[in-house]
Amino acid sequence: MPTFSKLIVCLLLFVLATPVLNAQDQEQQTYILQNIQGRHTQTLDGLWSIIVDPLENGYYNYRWQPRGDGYFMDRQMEDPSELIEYNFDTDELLMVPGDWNTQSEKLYYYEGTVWYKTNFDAVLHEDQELYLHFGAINYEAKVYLNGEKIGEHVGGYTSFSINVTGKIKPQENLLVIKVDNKRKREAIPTINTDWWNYGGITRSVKLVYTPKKHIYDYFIQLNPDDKNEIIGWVKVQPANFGEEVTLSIQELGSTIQSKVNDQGIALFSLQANPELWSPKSPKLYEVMLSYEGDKLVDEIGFRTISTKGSKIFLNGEPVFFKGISIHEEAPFKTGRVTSVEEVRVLLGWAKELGANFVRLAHYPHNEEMVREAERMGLMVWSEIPVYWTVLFDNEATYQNAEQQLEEMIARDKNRAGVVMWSVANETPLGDARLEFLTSLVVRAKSLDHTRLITAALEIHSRKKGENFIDDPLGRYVDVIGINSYCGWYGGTPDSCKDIKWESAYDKPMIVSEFGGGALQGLHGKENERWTEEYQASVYRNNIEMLKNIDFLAGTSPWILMDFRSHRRHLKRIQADFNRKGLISEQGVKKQAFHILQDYYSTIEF
Ligand code: GCB
Repeated sequence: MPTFSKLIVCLLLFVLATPVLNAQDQEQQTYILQNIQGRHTQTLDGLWSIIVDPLENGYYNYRWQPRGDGYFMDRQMEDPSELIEYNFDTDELLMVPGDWNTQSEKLYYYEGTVWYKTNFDAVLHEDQELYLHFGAINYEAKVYLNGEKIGEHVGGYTSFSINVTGKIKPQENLLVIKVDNKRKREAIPTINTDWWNYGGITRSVKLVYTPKKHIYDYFIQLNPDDKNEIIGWVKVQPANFGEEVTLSIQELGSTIQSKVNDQGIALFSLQANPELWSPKSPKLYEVMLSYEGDKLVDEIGFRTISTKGSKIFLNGEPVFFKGISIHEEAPFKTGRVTSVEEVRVLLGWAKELGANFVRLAHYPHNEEMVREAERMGLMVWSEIPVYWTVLFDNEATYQNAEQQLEEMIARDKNRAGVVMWSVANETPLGDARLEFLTSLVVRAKSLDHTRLITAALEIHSRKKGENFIDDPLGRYVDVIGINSYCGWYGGTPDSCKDIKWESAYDKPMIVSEFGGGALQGLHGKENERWTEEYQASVYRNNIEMLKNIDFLAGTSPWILMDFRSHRRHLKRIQADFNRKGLISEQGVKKQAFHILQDYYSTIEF
């Protein structure tokens, strides 16, 4: 049992680590607003007008200077003699949310700037604040409201909000967004990835109404050291010292108050004995927060996750992670996921497989994915796109990665289903990389001590013919992820089952990727690439190998469904798809699906 002073130190650490996260970011003017789903919102989803602008003519003049009268002004001709060389209203339309690549044939490979425009009315009362919320825009967004720039955001998979109180009119507001998905060497992710660079306003856009005095962030979880205590903090604004915040969990018969301190934060500690969240019983409680006139309800689960030696413990019980990796790509139609129905199809397949765990690769997925996984009893690994060879010695690259990490944690920190944050995937060894990644690990731990930190690493050494895990990052993470493609990128499938594994660390290891490609419906012999039989044999033999690893804590093979990738050029087989899915993009299961399903059915929890 923790002493009271230890608890207070914990809570203060949480809070001290987070103001940067939650304060209005000066440079970007963006904001982290917790639990958009619990708010009164107005959707701005639907058809938006667009202008495709590869030369960024709407932003720069011919001297490459930013223009004062860019496309964000949406200028209209006032006189028939006037020259204006763009017009949103006669240009094309695109659906928001949605990527542009799968909506328009000519934008299939497009990378660059597209301007988006919509108009909206908004009725705002004097006692309200209004935020503009974006689920995600890939990759850089410049946001203009009524001709004025109100914010910028970098990073294609995290959400952000902008306070627009005082900037809107009751009618015909003009919202223009410059979206640019050009890949850059110094960006996160970097210039090359094995997934499609879907551009656009890929997740929903909403107006979010709150009372003037409101709750804007909170973190409520079970005390990792004491299952009978719920701890947390609530941030409000404006920060009025001494005002009261109430936390109430009716089902537990608990209601407590706490006073706002001089930083606008109310700390909570509540003795309770909640039913714990687990894949077998994904119990969520209705938690109500109130502050002055503001009331916000969330569904929150309570659980602990910890490690000891090579085991992972959920609520103090050892748990084996029966997982599958998933990209945020829509079944049947492909492109980015845009509806909760698509989310349910993907996660439903994971459940059918017998999974209790999903690795949401390689970037933070949309919020519905995380919330639905939690409801369905799937533990979640969530990661940032520090993928392959990013510029580890570039300070701005690090800042970008850290910002994406902070935004990922900020949005999903109240989700009991999320049990692991991952800081990287398959990064090359080196001093700059080690410093970069350990700094991210330290940052993640300072923001959240209720979850495990991991990274997907590779095998760099063989010792006496055995796979030997000795990546120096292994010292700093709680769980070691290893991607290993025996039978696909090296060796024959039947060579895999005899491979032995060793580790320099007494820590749990998840084989975060293994697998091979198959074109659904292509049949042949087990040694013929791209046949379902070959892929099935890769699975059979890798599963035999897994059985020999005594520090194995789980696996999330690559991958649930075929997904688009710019790297996959074999026309009649791949046709721009990575074919390592257990299911085709049209939803048809391949043989390997059933092999993994059989394996999982033999493992109790
Ligand atoms: C990997 C990567 C993943 C790729 C996969 C593949 O190791 O982590 O993003 O898609 O291999 O299919 O090559």
